[in-house]
Amino acid sequence: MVLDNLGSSLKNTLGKIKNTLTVDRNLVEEVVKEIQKALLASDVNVRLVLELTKNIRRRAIEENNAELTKKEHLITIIYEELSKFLGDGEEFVLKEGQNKIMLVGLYGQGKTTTAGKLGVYFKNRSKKVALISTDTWRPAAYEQLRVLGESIGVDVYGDETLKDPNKIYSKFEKDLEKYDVVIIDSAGRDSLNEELVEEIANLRDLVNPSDVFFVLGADVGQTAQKQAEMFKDQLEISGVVITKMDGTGKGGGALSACSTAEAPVRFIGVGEKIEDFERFHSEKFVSQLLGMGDIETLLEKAKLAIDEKSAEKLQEKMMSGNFDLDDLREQMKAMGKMGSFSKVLGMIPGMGGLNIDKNMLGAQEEKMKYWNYAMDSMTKYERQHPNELSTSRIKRISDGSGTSIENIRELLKHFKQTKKMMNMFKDPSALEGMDENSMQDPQAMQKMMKKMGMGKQMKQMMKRGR
Ligand SMILES: Nc1nc2c(ncn2[C@@H]2O[C@H](COP(=O)(O)OP(=O)(O)O)[C@@H](O)[C@H]2O)c(=O)[nH]1
Ligand SMILES: [Mg+2]
Repeated sequence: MVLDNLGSSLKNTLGKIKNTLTVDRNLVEEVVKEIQKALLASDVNVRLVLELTKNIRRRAIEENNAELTKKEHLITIIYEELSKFLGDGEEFVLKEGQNKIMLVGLYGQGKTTTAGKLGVYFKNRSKKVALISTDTWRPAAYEQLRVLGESIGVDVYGDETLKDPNKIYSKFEKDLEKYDVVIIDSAGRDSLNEELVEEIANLRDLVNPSDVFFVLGADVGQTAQKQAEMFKDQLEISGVVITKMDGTGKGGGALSACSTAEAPVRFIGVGEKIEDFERFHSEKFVSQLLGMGDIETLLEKAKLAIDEKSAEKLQEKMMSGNFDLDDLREQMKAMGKMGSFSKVLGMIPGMGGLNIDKNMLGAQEEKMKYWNYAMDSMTKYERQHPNELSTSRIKRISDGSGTSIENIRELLKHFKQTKKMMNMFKDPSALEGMDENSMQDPQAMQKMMKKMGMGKQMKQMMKRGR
């Protein structure tokens, strides 16, 4: 299968990342080199390879994703850059009203076959479809399409006696109005020439298609670039169809072409039969290529608002007995990211069953907002030593932050209570008398505790409870 080699090379590289101890510049450099080698060996255009790997290198060095380990981040970057290289990540959808899709490309690339495949594809989606042959060059081109259309039950138009594509199209223009999707199969040439492009540009002006798909085989090597450039200069290519993905071609040329054409791959042909056809999704394709069934989990994780690393740090801090207002703020932030306060509260043992007044919760959230303002107005020393906050200091903070003295006192009370709770976790014997029934949803609680930075302790507690 096309790109098998690229796939296994990339998989090797990712394996190396997974097994490495530290992600540093050297590793990034090594990984970039390997990806370059793999892409070049697959016929991907040199300039594009350099561009792609430059992005990977830059992002790997500059960017940070607190939600991911460095390894995970590097893998995600590689995945994202490869996906971007192949398109916009969006699947093809029909436009409003009638869709006219023009297929262009050199001879033998699979335009006519693709016309049939697209015909079935849209017919299966309850569209009224017509195919029209405007290929006046290839002998029996119309006959080929007609037979194909018959076998799939799709109407086909064409006229072998006419030698001008525009005349053929004009002849049937009225008939074609009644279809949802009209697929225009155009002529190719053995090699790229001005005449072909001009002919197609003329046809394009007449048809005014909603889409122009550039069709090319996965076995086209470096010349794919030139083709793409030439077509792109004269036509607006809106999508690429790569055929013969089932073959032994290296695939990289065709993949480079879509980048040059500045159009995403929309469909791929994976065999000669009409059903050997797939809508293309760059992200799914790259996941497959990289053999990462778990890439989605990784991406989800990347989006997760909870910063596990800082949660761990927070946990350490809490357990060290040095819990201060900065840590409280971190904890509040983590809770805020987990969703509304009421949801968080619902997960706390003993609280879930309570019928808590929604207004009260809203008020609590509001309060926390002011607590944050107050903490902003404190010096670092004050946040680290909240016990030393004298009345005069509290007054100064209140004035500076626009929060009431009452509010600040409440914050300090909350801080003391939280710290007390921390100490309780530190000394699990304090929890021994805890009512089992109050553990409403141990799993949910565990999850929450983990996110709040209390994972390990929770696990220990659960074990003891068993
Ligand atoms: N293996 C394979 N062969 C294909 C695929 N698409 C087209 N072909 C074959 O490629 C050849 C040329 O296809 P055709 O549609 O006539 O190309 P056109 O000249 O661009 O219209 C035919 O033998 C097709 O059967 C594909 O996805 N896989
Ligand atoms: Mg053809």
